[in-house]
Amino acid sequence: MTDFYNMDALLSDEEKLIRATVRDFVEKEARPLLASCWEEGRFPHELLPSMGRLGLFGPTLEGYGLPGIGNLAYGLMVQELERGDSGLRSFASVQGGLVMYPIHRYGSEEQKLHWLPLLAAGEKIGCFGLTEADHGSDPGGMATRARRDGDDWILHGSKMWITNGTLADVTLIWAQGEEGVLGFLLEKGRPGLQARAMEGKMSLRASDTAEISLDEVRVPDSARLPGAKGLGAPLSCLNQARYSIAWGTLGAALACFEEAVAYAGERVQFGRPIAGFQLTQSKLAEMLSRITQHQWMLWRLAQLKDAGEVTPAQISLGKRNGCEIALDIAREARQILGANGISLEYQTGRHMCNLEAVITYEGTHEIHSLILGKEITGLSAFQ
Ligand code: TGC
Ligand code: FAD
Repeated sequence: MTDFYNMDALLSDEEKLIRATVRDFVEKEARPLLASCWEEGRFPHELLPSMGRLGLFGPTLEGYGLPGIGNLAYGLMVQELERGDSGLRSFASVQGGLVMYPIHRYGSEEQKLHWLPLLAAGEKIGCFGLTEADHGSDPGGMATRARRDGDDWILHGSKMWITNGTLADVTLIWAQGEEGVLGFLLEKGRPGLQARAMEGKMSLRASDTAEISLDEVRVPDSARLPGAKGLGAPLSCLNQARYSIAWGTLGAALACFEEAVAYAGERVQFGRPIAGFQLTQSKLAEMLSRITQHQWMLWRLAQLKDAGEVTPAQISLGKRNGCEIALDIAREARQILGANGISLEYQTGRHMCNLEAVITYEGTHEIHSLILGKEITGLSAFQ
C-alpha cells in the first residue's frame, strides 16, 4: 500500500477499519467479477447486498438510520471502491451523493422516511437526471419542462448519459418550471417514463448508463422535492459526488501505480528487470510524487468538509486534480506494462479507459478550470 508520508499514523482505528473492510470486499467479492463485467458491459448488481451491508451508500448523512461517518473515512471508502473499478465508485457516488443527498436535503419527511433506508441498504437503486443531449456542461439551458396541471405536474423532455438509469427504482429528474429548476422523484414504471441503455461505451463499461425519455409524465406534487428551487439545488448535489471522485481517482491511480511497480520488477528485457532502467524509474518517481501530493490535498479537503467550511471551488480543485493525476498515471502505467497494458488480465488498461469518462462527468476538466479561474480572478469566462 502506497503511503509515502505515512498518513496511516494519523488515521483513527475506525478509519483504518473502514478502509480495510472495503478493500477486503473489493479484493474478494468484486475483483473476480470486474474484468468480465467490464467486457460484457454490465454493472455487477449481484454485489449490491454486500455494498448495502457495508454501508457504502450515503454514509456521511445523519438521521434515518444513517451512520454519519466523517469525510476522511468516507474518502478512504470510495478510494478503495475505485481501486477496484470506477464503475463501483460511480454507483456509490450517484446513489449516495446524487440521490440520497438531495432527498435528505430537499425532500419532504415522507420522502426521506420512505427512500433513505431503502437506498442506504441497496434494496432500491436511484439515478440523477440532469444532463441532456444538448446541455451537458451548461445544464442551466435544459429543455426538459415541468408544468402544473391542477394538483399534478406534467414532465416532458429527455435526459442522456444517466448512470444507473435502466436499473433505477427511483429516477430524480431535474426540469425547468416557471419558478425555476425543480426536482421530481419518479418511481419505476410511471407511464411515459422510459430508460434505454446506451451501448458502445469504451469507458465505464461496468456501469449502467442510460438515455431517459419523459413523454408527458404525470406526477403528483408529493413527488416534487419541496426544498429544491433553482439550478443551485442540483449543483449543490454535485459537490458531494465531486468530493467522492476526488478520492476515488486516487484509488484508481494507486491500483495502476502498484501494478506497474510489480510488473516492472518481474518483467525482464535486455537481461534485467525493466524496473532497473532509468526511464522506468523516472516514470515511477513521477507517479509517486503526484500520488503523494494528491493524498495530502485530500486530507485537508476532508478536514474542511467535516468543519462545514469547504467551498465548491475547493472541491473542484480536488476533482480536477484527482482526474488529471489518475489519468496521467494510468497512461504511464499502461506504457510500462507494454502489450499487457491493453489486456483485461491486468487492471491498468481498464482503469485508463474508465478515467476518460471520470475526467468528463461531474464537470469536465475545462469546466473545473473555469470554476477555478473565476475564483482566482473574480471574472466569469463561461460564456
Ligand atoms: P451559475 O450561475 O454559476 O450557478 C447557478 C446557481 O447555482 C449555484 N452554484 C452552486 N451551488 C452549490 N454548489 C455548486 N457547485 C454550485 N455551482 C453553482 C450558484 O451560486 C447559483 O446560485 P444562485 O443562488 O445565485 O442562483 O450557473 P451557470 O449556469 O453559469 O453554470 C455554472 C457551471 C458551468 C459551473 C455549472 O453549470 C456546472 O458545474 N457545469 C458542469 C455540469 C456538471 O457537472 N454536470 C454533472 C451532471 S451529473 C454527473 O455527471 C454524474 S456522473 C456519475 C458519477 O458521479 O459517478
Ligand atoms: P459538452 O458540454 O458538450 O463539452 C464538450 C467539450 O467542450 C468538453 O471538452 C468541454 O470541456 C468543452 N466546453 C464546454 N463548455 C466550455 C466552455 N465554456 N469553455 C471551454 N470549454 C468548454 N449526467 C447526469 O446528469 N447524470 C449522470 O448520472 C451522468 N452520468 C454520466 C456517466 C458517464 C459515463 C458519462 C460519460 C457522463 C455522465 N453524465 C451524467 C453526463 C456528464 O455530466 C456530461 O457528459 C458532462 O457534464 C459534459 O457534458 P457533455 O458531454 O455534453 O460535453
